[in-house]
Amino acid sequence: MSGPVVTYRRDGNVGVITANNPPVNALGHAVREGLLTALAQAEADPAAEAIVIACAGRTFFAGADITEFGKPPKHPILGEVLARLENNAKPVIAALHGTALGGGFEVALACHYRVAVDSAQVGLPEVSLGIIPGAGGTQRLPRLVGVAAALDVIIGGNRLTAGQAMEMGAVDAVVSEPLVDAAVAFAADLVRGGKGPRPTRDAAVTSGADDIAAARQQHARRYRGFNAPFRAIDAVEEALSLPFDDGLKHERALFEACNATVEARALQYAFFAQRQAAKVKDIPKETPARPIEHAAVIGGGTMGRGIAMVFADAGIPVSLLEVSPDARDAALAAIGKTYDGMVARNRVARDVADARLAAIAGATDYADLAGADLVVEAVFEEMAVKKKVIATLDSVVAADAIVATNTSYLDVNEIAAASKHPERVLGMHFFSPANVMKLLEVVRADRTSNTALATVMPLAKRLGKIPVVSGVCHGFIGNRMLQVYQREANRLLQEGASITQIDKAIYDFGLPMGPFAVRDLAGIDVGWRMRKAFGIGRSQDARYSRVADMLCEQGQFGQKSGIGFYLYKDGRTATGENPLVADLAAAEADEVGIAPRDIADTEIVDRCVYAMINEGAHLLDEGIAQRPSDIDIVWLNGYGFPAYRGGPMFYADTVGVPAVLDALARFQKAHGAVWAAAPLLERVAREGMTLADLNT
Ligand code: T1G
Repeated sequence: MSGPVVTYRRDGNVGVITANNPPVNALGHAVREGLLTALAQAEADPAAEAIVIACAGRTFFAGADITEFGKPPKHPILGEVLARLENNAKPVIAALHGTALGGGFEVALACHYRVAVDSAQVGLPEVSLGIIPGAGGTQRLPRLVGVAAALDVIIGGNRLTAGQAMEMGAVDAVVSEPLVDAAVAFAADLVRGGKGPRPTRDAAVTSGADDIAAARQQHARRYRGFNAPFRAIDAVEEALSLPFDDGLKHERALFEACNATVEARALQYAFFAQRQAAKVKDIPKETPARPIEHAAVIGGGTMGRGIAMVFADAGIPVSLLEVSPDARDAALAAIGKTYDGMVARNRVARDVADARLAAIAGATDYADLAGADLVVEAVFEEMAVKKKVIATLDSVVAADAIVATNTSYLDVNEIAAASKHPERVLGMHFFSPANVMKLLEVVRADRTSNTALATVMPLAKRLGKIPVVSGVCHGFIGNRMLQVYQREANRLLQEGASITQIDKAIYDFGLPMGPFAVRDLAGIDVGWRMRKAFGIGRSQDARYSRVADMLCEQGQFGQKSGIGFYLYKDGRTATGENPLVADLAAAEADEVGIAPRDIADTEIVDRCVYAMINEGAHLLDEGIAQRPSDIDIVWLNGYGFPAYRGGPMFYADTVGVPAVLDALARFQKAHGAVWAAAPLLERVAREGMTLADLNT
């Protein structure tokens, strides 16, 4: 990077300090040093009667440099820089644009005044990294906006727009571009008006004891199993009673304790893993992407409706094709109802919802899709039906238009072969509800072109999705691992554990629901139909459990039928186990020759999670997944794996791959060849590596 990281100049009677550390002006060591040097220049400049702090590029400081975490702190630490700002004899004004987050917002809070352009946002997202604001955010923000609003930013992770921050008292003026000129003018006015420094530390904290208790209660469910959010509440609580400097010290101690936790390692790992997953190893960076101005979705069922909304929400006009005017109108009406619900819940403004709905054009004629740059088929999960759609598109859209299948597990190579242009075909496996779930598995078929991938990966980010590339196999990355996880849950049921015990053990490990409750929610019949279509049963697996199939044969599909593994009232509240399940499991145990036994919760967790880890290693060995961290991003964002554990592969490193291998050996001895360790795990252990070492 060229040029100094921080520069000083004077504009009239105002000193201007500008940082330039692309891409996001992270507050790395060089920036912190540069700020102190530039501050010394501004303080020594007699003609500078006020000081503006600004950043070049796309954003004000976006926080501490996360790549420095986990290493010994290098002085000056950020707190030293902020003290220099706050205790300055000259008024210091922060000029905010982009996303002033974490330490970036803390820099602004340590300044005496803050001005921002309308598009600027501020926030303290540290708890999403397993830490707490460590440079005064928990002490200064409550002094400016009050405890309740501060907790909402710090614990809720909510960003404030410039306007909101101004309403709350965290920003003094929303100004027009050019920002630095406006900040200099603001500073000159202060000087003209005889206004000097206004240290945030001197502001009083209005009482907030009730807010503290309310925050603890409000966030208990969302942050079940987490540490940092509750330590952040502790730090804010200290602001109510401790002198400022003591509050700062306590905050720093809590920050350092949080940063030493597995939770912090896991969340900071996931931050970079998510960005790494968007990079496809063997595709040259300069591969051109195809512009996507108009999309189309074929099939207006649940998935098709959600996918159409994804494009409309991203501002991309989309056609939604159905087989008849009635089906088309029903799909559009359902989408309209979904938007109405979002408006009613204040999730989106009415005019925005209307604009999004207007961006979805219903269609019943393939010819209406002719101008689409990308088409997603979301028709019935049946190979012949999908191949027919793909073949038809050859005579409808341009030869270089991207064609994506939303299949959950069908062979994308076979689907692509139905087109004369297989190079343009790939999978875009959305997770239901498609307009809500962030994960998008991008399935790379054997003949998928680099251009198709180079187009869809950045498009995913534009759609607000988190893309992970998968090769072609049954179930891709997520569902393939889900199958072995459910296999073990079924076997544990055969061996004497109840569905309640199994679900609770997995819930206590940190997943939002156990395997049986999840299947009731999704519909047990989904897997049942897939297994029937693929002829999966006892012929492949002597321990295959028929419990789910037998429930389905009686129409007991789960929540949607009021009975599945559990009994339900009002279609969603479980009132107890379906008594048939234990009977079927006991009968099955006899059939397969299993003697029921008491099973510890730790065995339940190890069997379900280690099966996933082993399958993930197989996926890496087979080249289906690019990296262990890609697998973790799938499970963190598609299946609710507890974020404070980093994902199944990160968790394997936490346990230690040798220990996982020992458990696999025990399970193989007791339960057979399905537990044979993946060669990759054995290689990692043999070479004294970790799975993280493979995340190149
Ligand atoms: N440190 C290091 N690198 C960072 C970074 C950071 N804080 N933020 C982003 N990057 C990299 C990122 O890895 C990517 O790299 C590139 O910048 C573009 O990011 C003291 C201790 C600012 C909203 O949590 O939320 O301050 O992949 O793809 O979508 O109390 O980045 O190109 O090589 O995400 O436009 C608090 C984290 C830190 C903000 C921009 N701050 N960053 O989003 O780009 S803790 C944060 C973001 C802290 C204080 C504590 C987003 C963004 P590469 P990107 P984007």
